[in-house]
Amino acid sequence: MPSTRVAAARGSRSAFVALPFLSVLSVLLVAACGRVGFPYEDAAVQDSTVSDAGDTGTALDTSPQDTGLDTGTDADAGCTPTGPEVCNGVDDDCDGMIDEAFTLTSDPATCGGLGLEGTTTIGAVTWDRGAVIRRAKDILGGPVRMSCCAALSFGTGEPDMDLSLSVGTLLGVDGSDGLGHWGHFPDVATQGGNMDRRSFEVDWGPGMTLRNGPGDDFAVYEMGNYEPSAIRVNVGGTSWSPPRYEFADGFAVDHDANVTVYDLSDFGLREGEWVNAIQLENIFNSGAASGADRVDGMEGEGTVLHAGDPGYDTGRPLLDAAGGVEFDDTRLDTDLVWVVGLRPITPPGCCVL
Ligand SMILES: [Ca+2]
Ligand SMILES: [Ca+2]
Ligand SMILES: [Ca+2]
Ligand SMILES: [Ca+2]
Repeated sequence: MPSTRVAAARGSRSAFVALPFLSVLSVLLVAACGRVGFPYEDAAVQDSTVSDAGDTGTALDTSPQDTGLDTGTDADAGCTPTGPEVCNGVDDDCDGMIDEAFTLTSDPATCGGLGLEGTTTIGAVTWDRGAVIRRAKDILGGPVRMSCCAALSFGTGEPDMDLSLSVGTLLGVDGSDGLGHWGHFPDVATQGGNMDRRSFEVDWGPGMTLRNGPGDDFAVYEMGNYEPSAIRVNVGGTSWSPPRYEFADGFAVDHDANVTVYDLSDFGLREGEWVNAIQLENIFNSGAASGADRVDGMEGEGTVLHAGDPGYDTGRPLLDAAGGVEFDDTRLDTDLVWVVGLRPITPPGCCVL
């Protein structure tokens, strides 16, 4: 197969790298105010055009009235409600309390989350092994081929990795060989790819969630030549996002694996909202009888549009890289080996910043 590896890995984007700093910040916040926000300044009814009586400066009220006194020059400018309270270190509902009703901790295990197990770096992306997915299942199309998919580059000599959590093994490939395995989409010649939608669903087990934090939130590893998948996330345990395709962000030569990192904000979540499952679906090229999958982004990545979807007619070609080409028939058999969170995995009521 032709190789279009992305050789230049961008720098480590793991949220775990920032954990020590965020943990210290969190402790300071709790210590300073118990996550109770400073009173918003206000002595009169909110308005949006002039300073209220008691405002000593020129700033306008921009937030709901509260019971605190206006004593400064910023008159409520500190808080504008953005929605229900979520775990994000911010007073989203402007009630003067930050992340109220959440269990606050720096350790996910203390509130029922998956424990931290130590970090691994592959392809310049670092994540905690406690944040690797725990389950995978076929949800569309036939089962993964059992005769293939041994990921030799994740085998003995990798004591840190729990190879039973590789995607193929979780899908049912026999793991008794002690190797990691990938979950395999069909190629055109052998399995009817480009005609049949195939999809895997992965998660971290019952009740476990991945929160949208600052920057990238999860990573997907795919073996060898970069081959595509469309990603959906289950938002709040209630609705699936539209599918999204992104270019690979790096290539780990030592593991023969591409890495693509995803920011849940790109799926429409605000920071603090969470997902509890991810679906990975195959891509059709222009040889497909029903027409090629397209994207809404000018560069060739973005929200995936299937033939007949709203906006399909103005969609752009889905490319293998910026300035690249369409995935040809030999590059539709995607080899998914790891899906990992880049921050702690917790129940939705747990707040680990
Ligand atoms: Ca609040
Ligand atoms: Ca909050
Ligand atoms: Ca994010
Ligand atoms: Ca591949």
